[in-house]
Amino acid sequence: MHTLAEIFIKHCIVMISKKLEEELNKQINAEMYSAYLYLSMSAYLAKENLNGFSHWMKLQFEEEQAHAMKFFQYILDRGGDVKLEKINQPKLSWKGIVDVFEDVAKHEQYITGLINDLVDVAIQEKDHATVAMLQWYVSEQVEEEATVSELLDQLHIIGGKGSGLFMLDREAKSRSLSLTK
Ligand code: OFO
Repeated sequence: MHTLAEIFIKHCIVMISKKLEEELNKQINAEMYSAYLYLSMSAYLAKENLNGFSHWMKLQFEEEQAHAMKFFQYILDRGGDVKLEKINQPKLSWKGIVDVFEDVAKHEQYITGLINDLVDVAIQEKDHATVAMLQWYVSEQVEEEATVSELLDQLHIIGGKGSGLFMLDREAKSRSLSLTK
């Protein structure tokens, strides 16, 4: 038995396959976990008196939530069901700023892998709309990985401490949010 809204959607748009719906829902969870991880890093960095980097991580948290919401809206736009799952607890503490950014770099590489896998599923399902939607994330990941790798290089150069760290923290404070990317 279908509701009127379901019948309307079914006849007006090409609905997403169950397989893709499931994978996109998993990605909402992965993006929300990313947000949570960066919020945890933000708290840790504030405790370390690195307020610029703490601010940087808070913006990262907001960006990740926006990434999750893009998937959320896309599933709905394609007549699918959003299924929110439990978000795992992130790590709470690190060995210092270099350790934090090494984790960010690893995490973003992991997310890039997930996005690439999603593209593979969309191609298998011959869902060209989803392939096109995912291109935004493919480019976003290239940008994120490049930004993090540059920051990590700079942190390695200054040895993660001293006046170099003071300067980098001040720079990190000037970051602003660009959710339209
Ligand atoms: Fe940090 O990336 Fe989302 O997608």
